[in-house]
Amino acid sequence: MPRAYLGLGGNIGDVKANIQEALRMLQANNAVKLIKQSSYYETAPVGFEQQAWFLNIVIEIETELPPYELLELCSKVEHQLKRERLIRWGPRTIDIDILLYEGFESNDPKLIVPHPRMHERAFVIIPLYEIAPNLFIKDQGIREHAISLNNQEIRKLTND
Ligand code: X6L
Ligand code: MG
Ligand code: MG
Repeated sequence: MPRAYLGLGGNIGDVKANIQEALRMLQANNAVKLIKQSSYYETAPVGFEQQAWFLNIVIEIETELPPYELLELCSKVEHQLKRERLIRWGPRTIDIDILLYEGFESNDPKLIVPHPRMHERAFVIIPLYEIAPNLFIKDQGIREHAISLNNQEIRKLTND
């Protein structure tokens, strides 16, 4: 079964509860199996900075869904969790992005995979490095990407 990596994040409402609900809804599809889940990370907003910090995680899944059906599922979950698009790059209850999908590359503006900016964003690379430390992105080890993003504010959430 193909593996895929998804990035989840949000900064409106009880974000941890929203992410947990999104995980539950993704797994409610029998063609999706959760393999790994990163820690939760509090991350400074990127792109549009006048908004609250985000909570972000990355997951690894195994899925029988072809890429566009997986995209459809992610959009459906975003919709069910009341995702609204008011400000470009602005606050949201939940965002679910397909970062990587094994054996698949696409430049379709509706589904660009691998995610074209993921290597520039600590909120993607740091959690991804936690669960997939041997990945290569743009011909560079993910560890090297993680090191070069050490200027971006990100804090692993602890339970204490
Ligand atoms: C120049 C211009 C530099 C635009 C960067 C970066 C735009 C990221 C959009 C950019 C630029 C984005 C999250 C976020 C967003 C998130 C955190 C985006 C889309 N999503 N910040 N900003 N976590 N921490 O999930 O990623 S908006
Ligand atoms: Mg995103
Ligand atoms: Mg998105």
